Order: sequence, then structure tokens, then C-alpha cells
Amino acid sequence: MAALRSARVLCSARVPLVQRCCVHLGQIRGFASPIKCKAAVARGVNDLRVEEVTVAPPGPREVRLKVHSNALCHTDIYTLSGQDPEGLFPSILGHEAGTVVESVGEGVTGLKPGDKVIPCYTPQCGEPDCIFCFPPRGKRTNLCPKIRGTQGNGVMPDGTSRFTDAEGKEIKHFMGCSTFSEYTVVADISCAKVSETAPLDVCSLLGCGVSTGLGAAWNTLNIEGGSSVAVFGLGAVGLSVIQGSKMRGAARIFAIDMNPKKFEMAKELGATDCVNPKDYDKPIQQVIVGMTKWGVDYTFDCTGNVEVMRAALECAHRGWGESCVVGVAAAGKEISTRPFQLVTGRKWTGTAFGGFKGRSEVPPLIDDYEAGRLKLDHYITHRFHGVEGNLQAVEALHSGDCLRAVVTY
Ligand code: NAD
Ligand code: AHE
Ligand code: ZN
Ligand code: ZN
Repeated sequence: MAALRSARVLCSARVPLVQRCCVHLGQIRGFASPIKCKAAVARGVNDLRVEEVTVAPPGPREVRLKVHSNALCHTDIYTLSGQDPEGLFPSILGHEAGTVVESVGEGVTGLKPGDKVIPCYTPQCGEPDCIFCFPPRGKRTNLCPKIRGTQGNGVMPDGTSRFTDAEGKEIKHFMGCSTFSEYTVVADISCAKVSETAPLDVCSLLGCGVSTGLGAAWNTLNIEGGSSVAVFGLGAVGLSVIQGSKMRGAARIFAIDMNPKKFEMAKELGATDCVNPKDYDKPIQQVIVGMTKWGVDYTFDCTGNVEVMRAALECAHRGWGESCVVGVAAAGKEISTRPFQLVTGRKWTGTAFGGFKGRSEVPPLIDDYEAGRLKLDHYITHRFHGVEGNLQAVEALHSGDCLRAVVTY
């Protein structure tokens, strides 16, 4: 079904003729000029500076976006702090945004200036020869590898950057999005076009963290009604796992965090048991198993701490429990457990972007929000203005009170 939906969205033959002609006009390279604008540039570890940058016109199969709102994800901070083995400097971070198409490059179909877009760090090429996108095997994953190599090297698919600084020196892209800038350029296959009425601040939430949590519950572990769930780490990612689990009808939801300030929201979203590991003098996995008979059906690490990943696996139910790694661990960290934990039927898996295929499966989420079927406003706990606001957002996310700080440019 998802594959059929994806084929419909990606089929350019369905783009109205008038729209196709407009797109064709905009395709002429050189039609668009370089834009000078403000961006928060990561110059080095924990060195974020607002600068004027030049954003080149979009190349073939590329789209230049005006960024309206950016939400800060923990992964931006992790990369800024130098923990990401793929981290590059200087670069423009940011990968949760609500944007509007400013211009399109040659060969782009289905997108035109003025369209609202959520850039997705997990692209969806949708091409018949992509076994990750196309049915039957493409139904199993969202991990389209089409531009992953160049994306990881901080460049566009042709191997070059669209960003230069005031001295004309190259600045790297980040996660195929780079939304700490008033304008950015992304691959067309990274653009999830959303409804004309979609609020761009709320769209920013769906660019990564909140989609990831919902999708981890719905797609990756596919939680069914009546089951038990344990979520370690109650940031926006963990809380959206709780929200997604409750929407699926989970009967018992354990919410685990060292910061008790997180428990109120967890309860509002459906947590039945809030647990602070600091309140116990034994390993948290033993505490959770002790609160059940044989452990928990579905468990999630949303902290990025490898010891917590182990605890999540080890409190999963004997015989069938499934544990999902969502958090991103620092460079060089590894996970371990006794193989006996797997021999006795537990399964260990992970998720990227909650398994959502960006272009076909993210737009329906904002439709659900607009129709009142999906609540999202509670994730915006802080708001800032201007590109400078990204520096304030970094401070806010460190405070322990912040779920998502949305910066509007
Ligand atoms: P966050 O920092 O807002 O939340 C993390 C929470 O974990 C905090 O509430 C913190 O108090 C809690 N925590 C830390 N150590 C703990 C411990 N030992 N036991 C229990 N709780 C603990 O982060 P976030 O934005 O919610 O992101 C969570 C993780 O998910 C990060 O590692 C992020 O990089 C990752 N992430 C992964 C994906 C993906 O696709 N896999 C997508 C988005 C984010
Ligand atoms: N660059 C790191 C890996 C970081 C990582 O695991 N990223 C997550 C997304 S975090 C979003 O906030 C992910 O989905 N990765 C899949 C991918 O293809 O990057 C490293 O270890 O190299
Ligand atoms: Zn693909
Ligand atoms: Zn993220």
C-alpha cells in the first residue's frame, strides 16, 4: 500500500500540464542567480557563528529552498560538539525545517517555486532500479542510498558545495539539508512536498525527531494494541515514541529518564509508569523486568547511550521482546550484551527516520496534523527569531527543559 502511494506521488506524469511548463521554464540553468544571505556556520567544535554566505543556484535535479523555520535536533548539537565521525567543518548544520521552493534546477519535476517542502535527510529516489525504494524489497526500508555517499561527504551529488563564505571559500553541507541558513540547496529526491496550508513551523518538527519517534513505534516495531512498551530517554524523540505507542493502543507504557521534569509530558502523552533510574540501586533493566512478569514487548533507546541500549534490550520480553536503537551514539562507542539475551528470543534492531519514506510518507503526517488527527504543537517549547536564534536554540536544548526550539528566519 505504501509502495503504491509512493509510486503515485513520484509519478511526474500526474503533475498538471501548466505546472510542468512552469517548472520547465525554471529549469534553465542560470535563470536563478546566487543569493547572499545569513547562515549559522559551524566553523569548528562548538564554534557556531552567524555569517553572510553565498548560496549558488540549484544544479540539475536540485532545488533551492527559502528556509522559514528550523527546529534544532540533538544530532545537530552532537555534530557541533565533534562527536560525529562524519562531522565536517566548516559546515552549515540543521536538518529539521519547514521551507518554500525558491527555484528549481534542470530536470526537476513535480516541484515549483512557492511549493512548501520538508527537506528529508533520508531521500527517496523512487527509481525502478533502486531496490531500497521500489517494491517488493523496497517496502522493507526507507534507506535509499542514491545520494548517501556525497551527503556524508558534505557535498551535493555532483561532488561540489553550493555554499561559499565571504572569502569565496567552500562551506560543507550537512545531512543533505543545511537548514541553519536562510537559503539552502538540496537534492530534489530529498524534498517532501506538503499541502499549501501546512504551517511551516510545525513542518519543521517532521523533518526528523518527531517523525522518527512516531515511525519507530508505527513502522519499525509496528506496535499492536494491548502491548507493553518501555521508552528510555524522554526528549522529543522518546516522547513521540510514547505518543505513537498510545495511538496504537499500547496498554502499558514505561517512561524512563534521569530528569524527572520530563515525566509530566510523558504522562500526558500516555505513559502509565514513570521511572527514574537514580531512584534505584540496581540496574534499570532489572527494575523494569521486576515491574512486569517477563519483561516488556517493545523497548526503545532514545538516549544514544550504549549502556542504555543494552538495558533496553535486556528488559525486552523473554521469547519475543523487540528492542529498537533510535539514539545516535558517539564516535567509537559499541553495544554489547550476553548472546543468551538473543538466544532467549529477544530481537535487537534500529531505525533511521522512523522508517518513513520521505517524499511519500511524510506529507500525510502534516495532513493528519491539519485534520486534527495528530497532535504536534506540544513539542515546540521554545521559539527564537532570525538565524542568530540558532545559537540561542543550542543553549535552550542544553537546558533540560527544551523539547524542540523552533527558529523562524
Ligand atoms: P534529547 O537530548 O532532547 O533527549 C534525550 C533524553 O534522554 C533526555 O531527556 C535525557 O535526560 C535522557 N537521558 C540521557 N541519559 C539517560 C539515561 N542514562 N537514562 C535515561 N534517560 C537518559 O534528544 P532527542 O532530540 O530526543 O534525541 C534523542 C536521540 O535520538 C539522540 O541521540 C539523537 O541523536 C537521536 N536521533 C536519532 C534519529 C534516528 O533516525 N535514529 C533521529 C533523531 C534523533
Ligand atoms: N554520522 C553518524 C551516524 C549518525 C546517525 O546514525 N544518524 C541517524 C540520523 S540522526 C538524525 O537526527 C541516521 O538515520 N543515520 C542513517 C544515515 O544514513 O545517516 C556516524 O556514525 O557516522
Ligand atoms: Zn532509492
Ligand atoms: Zn535529527
